[in-house]
Amino acid sequence: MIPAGTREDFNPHPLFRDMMPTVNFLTGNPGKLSEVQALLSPFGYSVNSFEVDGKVPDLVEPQAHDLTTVALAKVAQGVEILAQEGRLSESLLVEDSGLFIDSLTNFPGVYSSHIFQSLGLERVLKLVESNREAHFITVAAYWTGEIVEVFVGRCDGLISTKIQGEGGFGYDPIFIPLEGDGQRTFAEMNNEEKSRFSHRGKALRQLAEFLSEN
Ligand code: ITT
Repeated sequence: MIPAGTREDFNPHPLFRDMMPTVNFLTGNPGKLSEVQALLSPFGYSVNSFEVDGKVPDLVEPQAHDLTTVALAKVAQGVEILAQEGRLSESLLVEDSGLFIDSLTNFPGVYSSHIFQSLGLERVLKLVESNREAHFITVAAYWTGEIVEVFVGRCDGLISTKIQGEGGFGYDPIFIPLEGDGQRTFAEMNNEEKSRFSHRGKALRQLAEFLSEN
C-alpha cells in the first residue's frame, strides 16, 4: 500500500513496474493511453494497451446521445473480444469522453472526436460566442473480469479565444479549466497538472480507489 501523501511523487523502478498488477486499456488514442498510465502508476497499477495480434481492435461506436451508452457499448465489445481470446477473467478498461460547450447547446459532446477531425480547433473557436463556458466529461467503464463498474469525471472550464499551448491532445489547446490558475489551457500544462483537474483524472482516481478496495 502506498501512503496517499506520497502518490504524486511515486515513480516505480522499471523492475517493480513489471510486478505491478496490470489494467488492460482499450483505446486507439495514444494521448489517453499516456495519461491513464501516468494516472494509475502512482497507485501501483501498470496500464497495458489492449491489443490482439499486435493491433488495437477497432470498436464500433453506436449512434447515441450520451457518453455512458457509448462507453458501455465499447466495453461490451471489448469483453466479447476477451472471451474470443480465452482471456475473460482479465480486466478491461475503456472510456468515452467529450467536450460540451454551453453556447452550442452542449455540442460537440458525443461527437467530439468526429468534430475535432472534421472541423478542427480554429473552426470550433469561430462557433463559440460570448458565453465561453464548457465542460469535459469522461465515462470510464471497467470490466473486473466478472462485472462492469462505471466511473464519471467532470471538469468545468472556459473555451479560450485563441489556440494556446502545444501539449496534450484534442481540444486541450482551447480549454481552460477553472481549477488551477484559470488562465492556462490544458495544452499549457504538463500531464501531471492536467490530470489533477481533468475529467479523466477524476474518473480514474475513482477507479484507483475501487481497485484498492477490491
Ligand atoms: P477511443 O479509441 O478511446 O474511443 P477516441 O479519441 O475516439 O479514442 P472518444 O471517442 O472518447 O475517444 O473521443 C473523444 C474526443 O474528445 C477525442 O478524440 C478528443 O478529440 C476529445 N477529447 C477527449 N478527451 C480529451 C482531453 O482530455 N483533452 C482534449 N480533448 C479530449
